[in-house]
Amino acid sequence: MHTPVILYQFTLCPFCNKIRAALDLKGIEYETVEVSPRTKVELPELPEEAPRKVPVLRIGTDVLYDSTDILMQLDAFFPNEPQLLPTDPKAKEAAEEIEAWVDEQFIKALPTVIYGSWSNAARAARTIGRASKFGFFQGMGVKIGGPAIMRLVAGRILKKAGRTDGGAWIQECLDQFETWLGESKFVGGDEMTLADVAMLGGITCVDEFPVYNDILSRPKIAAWHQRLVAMRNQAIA
Ligand SMILES: N[C@@H](CCC(=O)N[C@@H](CS)C(=O)NCC(=O)O)C(=O)O
Repeated sequence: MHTPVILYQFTLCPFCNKIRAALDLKGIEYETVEVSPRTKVELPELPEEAPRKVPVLRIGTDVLYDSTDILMQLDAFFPNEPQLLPTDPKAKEAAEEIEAWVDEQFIKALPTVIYGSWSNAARAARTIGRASKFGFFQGMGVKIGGPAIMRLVAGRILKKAGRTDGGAWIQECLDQFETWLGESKFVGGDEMTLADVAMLGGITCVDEFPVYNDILSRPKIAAWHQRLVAMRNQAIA
């Protein structure tokens, strides 16, 4: 019998998308529970020090939280290939650095473009409204109030990062990622690592938005993405 695996998530949360990418690539079967953003009542009991945030991953009776920590522990729970953490200490350190960069730069920059215009903010609100399982009225609330709040969030992130142009920030991130990729199959070399998983999660999260096409219009990134998607499709087949 399988150990039950449950991912507590918000559909549009990039950190949750990182975990879905990892579970899919490792071919692990799991259920998702959509968490209500305001009350988060669906979350299981968490360790005292854990923030009430998603993603939370329950594996049998173990409850893991924080997307980076979850990625770092998955190989221990599921030793099958692909390994997310390289065994070579130098390669491991490099993969962890890039994984942290994905959270700090790429994932932070994404909302500034997906919420950065009224039409995109409305599109995001529609997606959230549709994905929400909390009924029509709550969905409508997101649709009406959502875009304004999202615009505020986008502005705040840019200000905090000392930037004015979200689009330019994303392009810088993509330049950096391409430099790291070089001529390799994956960002850490010939083997996939948690750094690839994190970036794939971030990208998948925006697949309904125009920025997705911008990202995949870069041939090197598109080829890397295709490799991972093929691996994922094979793993979940
Ligand atoms: N560092 C955490 C960040 C998680 C996070 O910020 N999750 C957001 C959703 S994208 C959340 O749960 N926010 C709810 C809240 O802060 O109340 C991780 O990587 O898991």
